[in-house]
Amino acid sequence: MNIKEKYEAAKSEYERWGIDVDKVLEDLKKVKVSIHCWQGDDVIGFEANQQELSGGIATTGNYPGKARTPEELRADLDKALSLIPGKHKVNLHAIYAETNGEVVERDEIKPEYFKNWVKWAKERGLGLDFNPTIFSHPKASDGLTLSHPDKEIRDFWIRHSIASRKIGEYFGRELGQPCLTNLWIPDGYKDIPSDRLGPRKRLKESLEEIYKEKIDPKYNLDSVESKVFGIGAEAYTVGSSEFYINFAARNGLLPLMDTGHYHPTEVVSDKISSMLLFFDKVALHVSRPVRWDSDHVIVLDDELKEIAKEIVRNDALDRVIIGLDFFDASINRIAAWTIGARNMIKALLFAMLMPNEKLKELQDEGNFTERLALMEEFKTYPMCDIWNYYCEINNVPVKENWLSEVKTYEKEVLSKRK
Ligand code: RNT
Ligand code: ZN
Repeated sequence: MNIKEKYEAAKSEYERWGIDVDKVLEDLKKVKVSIHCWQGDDVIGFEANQQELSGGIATTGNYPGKARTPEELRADLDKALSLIPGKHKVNLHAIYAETNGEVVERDEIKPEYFKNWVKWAKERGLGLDFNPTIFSHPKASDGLTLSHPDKEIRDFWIRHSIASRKIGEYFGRELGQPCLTNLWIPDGYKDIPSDRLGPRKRLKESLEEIYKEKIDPKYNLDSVESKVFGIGAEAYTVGSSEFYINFAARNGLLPLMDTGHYHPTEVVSDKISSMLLFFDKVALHVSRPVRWDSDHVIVLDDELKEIAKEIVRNDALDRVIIGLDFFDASINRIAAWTIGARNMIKALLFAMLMPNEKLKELQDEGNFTERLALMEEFKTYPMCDIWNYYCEINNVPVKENWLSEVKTYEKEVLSKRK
C-alpha cells in the first residue's frame, strides 16, 4: 500500500468514531507554531558588542555549525521550515537586531534593525513574534533588571521593553498578523530573601510603565512569562506564577506559561482549562524540563499529548498561542527544531483524532471504565498513516526521511562554518 492507500484505510477506522479526518487535516494546517530562532545560535544573537548568555539559563554542548550571522540563521531556519508541515511563525529576540556592526544600546533598538527579518518573513508568508532581551547584558549582571533597587537600571529596561513593543507592532503591521511580544526577566535571588515584597512591587511598577501605552491588538499582543527558579536564582523569583497571572488579568495582557517553569510534578496541561476560563487568549512556551528548567528538545511524551488534548478538546486552537522554547547545543540544531516542531504538530494531530465529544459524555455519565478503555485504545490507532499523508500533501519529507536532508545540509553548509 502506498501512503495514500494507507491513509484511506486509517481514515475509515477513525470515521467509525465520527471523526472527519479530512477536516482534521484542514484544521491542522491552520495552526501556527511559533518557532524560536534562538535554537539556531545558542541564544547569542548578533549584537556588535556580543555578550555571554546569562540570566540563569544555559546552553550546553558544542555541536559544530551554529549560525554566526543573520544570513546563516535565516538559511538554517529555511532548512528547518522546509521539513516542518504547515505555515508558521518565527520568534525573535531583541539581540537578533541587525545594526551593521554599530553598537546600539538595547534601549535604542528600532524597527529598522529588523527590516531584513521582516522582508524575509514577508517573502515566505511567515509571521514574527518578539521578545525584549532582558539578560546577557552588563545591566543585568547582578541578576536584577525591572525589579532592581536602582531606578536607573529599571528605567533602562523599561525603555528597552517599550521599544520592543513598538517593534512588535511594526511586525504586526508589516506582516498582517499580530506579533506576540513576550516579556521574561531573570530577576531573583540565590538565597533566602529578607524582602519578597519590595522587588515584586518594583516589578509591578515597571510593568505598569511598560504597558501604559495601548497598542492595537490587530498588530501586537503582549504576554508576560513567569518562572519558578533559575540557575543562581534558586530561592526566589520575582516574576512568579501568581505575580504574572494577577498582573496579566488586571492589565489585559496574556499570561505565558513555559512548561519548564513549574515544580517538577506540576503540569501545564492541567492549567490550560482554568486559564481559558478567565483569559481570552493564553500563550505557551513548550519546552521539556529534565529535573529542572533544562530546555530540552520536546519529545512526543504524555505531557505534550495532554497539552495538545487540552487545546483541542476545549476548542481553543485560536486562543492558545503555541511557541517553542528549547535550546540544545549538543545535537544538530536544525534537527532540534525539526524534531521539536514536528512533535508539537503530531501531538495536536493525535488530539484531533480522538473521539473527544464521546469521551466527555462518558465522563459525565460516570462511565469511567469506557473512558479509560477508549483513551488507551486510541493510543494505538493508526495515526502514523494520517501523519505521513499530512507530511506528503504538505510537501515535507515523510517519516525519518527529513534526516537525510539535514545530513546533506550539515555536510554542505554547516560543516564549512569554522
Ligand atoms: C527562560 C525563559 C525564556 C527564554 C527565552 C530565550 O527561562 O523560558 O523564555 O528561554 O526568552
Ligand atoms: Zn520560555
